[in-house]
Amino acid sequence: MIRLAIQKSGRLSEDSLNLIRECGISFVSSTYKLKTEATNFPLEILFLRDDDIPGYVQDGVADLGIVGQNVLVEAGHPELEVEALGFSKCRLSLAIPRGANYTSVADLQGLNIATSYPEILGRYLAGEGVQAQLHTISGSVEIAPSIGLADAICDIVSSGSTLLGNGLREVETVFRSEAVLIATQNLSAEKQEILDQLRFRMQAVRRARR
Ligand code: PRT
Ligand code: ZN
Repeated sequence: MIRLAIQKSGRLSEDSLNLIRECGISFVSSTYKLKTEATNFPLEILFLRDDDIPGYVQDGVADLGIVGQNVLVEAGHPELEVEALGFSKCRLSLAIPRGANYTSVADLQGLNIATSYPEILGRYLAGEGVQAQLHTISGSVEIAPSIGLADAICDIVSSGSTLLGNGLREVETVFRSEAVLIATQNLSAEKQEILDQLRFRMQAVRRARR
């Protein structure tokens, strides 16, 4: 039996469950249950907050997980990725108030930037030779400039309508992300074999969808 952690409720949940079902794996899930066992495959599914998934897999509490690369890399465990899954595509971008002048990333020098991704952003800015003050906040990042908390933000964008609605303009893409399957290192031979079967099925599902 292998243990897979997926997001309990959020943007990854439905696509994660659909992928498992399309792999031909049957299970019963209810809103109140935090774990369930598949009836026709040696799989147990845990339902967790997405932010907790990299840590659980790193510690081996869960063998596998499905999480956004943004959360995985921010948590400092990119090495756990085994398979890109092609859904929940988004980007982590820098944005500034619509009216502000901007010609290049150097214009961010010395600014206050609000973000939930200080690790990824810090590395990006260091690579660009830009020094800025990062303010880590866990949500509603887009509101920060209009309330005077920051000069710029760095947050997840998909359609761009949240930026637009908050008077912000996207100026740089820092990181591109999609959902990925992650696995703990040093799986037992039995679990490795189950993982191989699961990946084989996931790849077949993706080929069939194209
Ligand atoms: O409760 P839990 O901690 O599990 O969930 P969460 O609220 O932290 O995460 P959730 O469900 O919002 O997102 C899960 C994952 O989906 C993220 O880590 C990304 O990998 C991916 N994803 C894809 C997104 C988006 N698209 C997205 N648009 N995550 C967040 N957003 C938010 C973004 O933060 C911004 O506020 O949507 C807004 C922007 O959307 P647009 O379409 O207006 O640009
Ligand atoms: Zn989260």
